[in-house]
Amino acid sequence: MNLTKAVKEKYKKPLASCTNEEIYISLLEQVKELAKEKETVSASKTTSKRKLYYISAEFLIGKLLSNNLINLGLYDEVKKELAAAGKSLAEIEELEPEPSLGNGGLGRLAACFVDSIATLGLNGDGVGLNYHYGLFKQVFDKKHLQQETPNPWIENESWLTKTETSYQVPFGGFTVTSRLYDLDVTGYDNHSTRLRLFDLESVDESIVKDGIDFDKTEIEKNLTLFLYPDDSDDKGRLLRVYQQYFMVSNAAQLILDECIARGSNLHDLADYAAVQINDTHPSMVIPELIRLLGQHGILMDEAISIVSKVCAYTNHTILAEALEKWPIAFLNKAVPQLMPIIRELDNRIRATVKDESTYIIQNGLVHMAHMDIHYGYSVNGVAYLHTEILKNTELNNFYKLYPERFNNKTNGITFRRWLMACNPELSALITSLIGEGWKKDAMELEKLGASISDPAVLTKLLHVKAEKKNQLVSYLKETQGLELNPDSIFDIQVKRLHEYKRQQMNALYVIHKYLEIKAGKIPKKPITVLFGAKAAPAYVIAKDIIHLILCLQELINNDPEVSPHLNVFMVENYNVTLAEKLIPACDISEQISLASKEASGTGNMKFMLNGALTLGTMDGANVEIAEPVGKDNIFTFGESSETVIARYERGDYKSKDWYEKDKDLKAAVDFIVGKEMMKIGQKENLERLYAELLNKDWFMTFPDFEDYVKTREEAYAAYTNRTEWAKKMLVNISKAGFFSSDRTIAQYNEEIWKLS
Ligand code: CJB
Repeated sequence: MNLTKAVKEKYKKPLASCTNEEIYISLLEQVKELAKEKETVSASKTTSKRKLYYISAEFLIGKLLSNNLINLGLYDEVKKELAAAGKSLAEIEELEPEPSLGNGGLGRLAACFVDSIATLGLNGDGVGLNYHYGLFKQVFDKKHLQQETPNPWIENESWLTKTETSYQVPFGGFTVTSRLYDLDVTGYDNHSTRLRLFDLESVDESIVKDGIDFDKTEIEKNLTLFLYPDDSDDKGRLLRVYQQYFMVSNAAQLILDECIARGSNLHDLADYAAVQINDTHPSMVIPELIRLLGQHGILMDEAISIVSKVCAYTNHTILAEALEKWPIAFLNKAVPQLMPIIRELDNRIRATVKDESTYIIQNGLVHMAHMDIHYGYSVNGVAYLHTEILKNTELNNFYKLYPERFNNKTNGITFRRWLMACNPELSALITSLIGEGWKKDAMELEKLGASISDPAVLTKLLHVKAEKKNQLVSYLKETQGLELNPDSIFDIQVKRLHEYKRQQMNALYVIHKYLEIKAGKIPKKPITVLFGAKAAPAYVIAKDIIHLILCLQELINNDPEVSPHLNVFMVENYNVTLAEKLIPACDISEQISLASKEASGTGNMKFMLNGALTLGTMDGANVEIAEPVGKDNIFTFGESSETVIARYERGDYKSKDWYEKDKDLKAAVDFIVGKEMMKIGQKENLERLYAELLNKDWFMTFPDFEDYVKTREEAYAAYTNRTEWAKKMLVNISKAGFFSSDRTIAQYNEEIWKLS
């Protein structure tokens, strides 16, 4: 790429005289052009007849400029060219709005997967929706409460390319028109693929008023405005059904069109297409494909058999409330054409399967996951423990029917974004020690083990961490006005806000530490506790937990007795961009979900790769981190998943008993409604959270509290021995190779998709 020449042609002036905006736009054009070229090359090289369609309601892709430059091998060159003209690539990157097309781990996983599909040169695309305002932008108000505002990200010049493709999508009583936008995804080195995002032609941004409120019944205007609009009422839930059908009807029409164009007669569709159903949001693709095949003259028996060879389902959670069940009445209203097909699918199961708990329609509800399992050819969990729990407990009835369908695919992350792009300093150190090979074969990170006793390497590693902490301090000061102490332990919990992830337990620890410092027990090393999380707009307790943390931030950081030793911050609007700054700067990674509840987690992998040590429960992929790093290089605590599952089964958990038994815990819980907090916070929110913990504590923070405090203290003590700590960091980095999404995707391909 020759940027100097490009801007000369476009703006008729030298690079040095261009504004950052002008350079950004020029870079965007150049990179889009190059990605297109690569895609043409990839397409001509791809030999696989079978093509994967990864359908997902979320693709949390993050900013694309630097990632694309890295994947195209142009990052250093462009950076130098800009620097020679007195320009900073980092400043230019700041101008790029982050596409807000996802919520959390599931969406980020889909984005990592598309990157790996491109990198491995597989014949596959991601298919989803083009939400104009994304999830929402989080703002903290003066009362320390979360507010939601729209998060517009689509600009005149963006990564999206409008295509000629458009479909009619029929709903009960009316039909809408879609438009396909493509977004090129560059893989590392030589391939590229596409994210195919469908939008509504008649979408109308002007109906959004007052925060993120809009008329949920105006389907013809609102379908692609927001991801997961507030679903606390029936109107919101019904809108989700409309959205999901809009997504899968477009996807199904695209799949059939493409396969026909590539030579399929549709009877052989399974030779041409594999569909991965990412959680239950795209489940209606099963009846929709059957319906469309019917329109092409294929009879029901055969259509069902074809679709069952095409569709595979990934389960991402065992939380019952996340396994979608839609009232028949909703489907009858929104998509009446699907209901007879769903009934037929259900009847066939009723005719052959005795176990009623597996039926698709039960008590007026359509169980989407049940349809996926009966009519898909593969069901996978996303970490070893999660898949075992699915097989043995949650989906045991299905496992007994179809043991051969169940398989595990432990999640992964792309090392291009989560190491090379966000931590070039650590990448350079790694390369200086073991060469470039790890960039293509992540397992080569194991070679770092040879440096474990080299004091010079350990010193350099600590220097990189210190540099990343300093960078984070400047960034948060500039962008959010936060004042962090770079010479403190950075203890970080960033992820969606959910009670099972237990940010509230972390907050209770903070209160405990505050009380200890007040009582004169000063920590050896100052501690900075960082949180980042968005709460779903209708999730009341989650928002109360944010309120608690923001009140603690106000109280603790302004207390001259405590703040030299302990600080608490909740970053505003946590997103991929912030994750890329926070993760490389982290010392201790909080992965403290209640054992059995976190399907996998992927933040845990990103932190490990960047040399943070995990403080975590034996849950999700933490289990698979603990095994290779060994017990000296991770801090685990808490009850086992077996104990937790057994307690749920007995149904005899009483949080008050634990509260009465443990005086530190009692003091911390009582503090929530004590006079200090009441001065700062909102009585209603604090009292509700207090009552929730005392009377319910559904995710069992109290039984784990004592062990959590003890283990956290052990981690802080270990931190003070810098050489030993650096060794632990190095072990974690060297064992992270397994968590590359290239490995995960290679396994999906070998065992599920079977693209050549
Ligand atoms: N997950 O982000 C979501 N959203 C859901 O609705 C259900 C699950 C998360 O998916 C990740 C990717 O598999 C997992 O790592 C994480 O544990 C899970 O909560």
